[in-house]
Amino acid sequence: GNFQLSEGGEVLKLYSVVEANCLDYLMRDPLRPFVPEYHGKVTRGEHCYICLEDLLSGLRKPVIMDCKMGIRTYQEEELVKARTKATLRSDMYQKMLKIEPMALSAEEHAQRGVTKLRYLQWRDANSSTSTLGFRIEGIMVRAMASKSLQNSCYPKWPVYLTSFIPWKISNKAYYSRLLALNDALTNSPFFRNHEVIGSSLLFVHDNTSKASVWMIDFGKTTPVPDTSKLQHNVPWAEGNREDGYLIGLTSLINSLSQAISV
Ligand code: 4IP
Ligand code: MN
Repeated sequence: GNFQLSEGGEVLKLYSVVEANCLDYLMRDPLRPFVPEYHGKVTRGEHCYICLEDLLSGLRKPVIMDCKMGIRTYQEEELVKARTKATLRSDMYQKMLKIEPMALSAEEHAQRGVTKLRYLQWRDANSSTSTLGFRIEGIMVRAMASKSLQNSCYPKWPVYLTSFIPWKISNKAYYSRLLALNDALTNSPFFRNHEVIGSSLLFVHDNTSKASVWMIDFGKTTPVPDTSKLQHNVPWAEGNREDGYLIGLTSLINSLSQAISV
């Protein structure tokens, strides 16, 4: 896949210049404590990698939840691509066909393909992304048995969220971590001038009640022009680059506080 473990116990992720630029910046930003430690670019054989702290090291039987943040998960350039050179994706058509054939138009059936934009918009609309500003992409209970929550499971997200967090203690740890993250985001130059798309919050706890939340995946997080500042909590309109990241964070904080009634 896209990941490897290095000799030193770090995680190697296939190199992306967009993500590397973000991580460079984040290591000098108030968000640093919420991001895996970045050790730079390394080469192994023919491939380049981003070298990151292993967020699971030292944890006993970790339980992981990946929440993809924001009110949309595609970049604005996806709109342009769909308008200008609309490449049809048969893989994405097949996924939609399997899950919700009724959503496909007669034309899409005839073409046996949809644009990436169409697919990603369908995903966002059929998940809590468009309404709550985040969606649970996956929960992993044992290191091996990965349970993908994609597809039909989205309406059940509150059940997943509460069943993911079995112990009051980790719940409180999560809650205060998210509040601290919210503070750091408010003071972050990185956050003010980056459109954060497709990035996740990774929730990790183990059977010793250690619990933390990390910001990961910056492959589609890009700077906005100097003249603009993003608010992250207002609706998106094409051209404003708003991602709704804080809408999602607020939803998560509210859901957690209900679950533990703090
Ligand atoms: C995936 O859809 C995700 O949206 C990926 O985004 C996206 O990768 C894939 O596009 C798309 O097929 P499913 O999760 O429904 O399978 P992310 O990496 O943020 O999870 P990119 O990053 O390329 O947009 P393709 O074009 O890589 O298939
Ligand atoms: Mn991801």
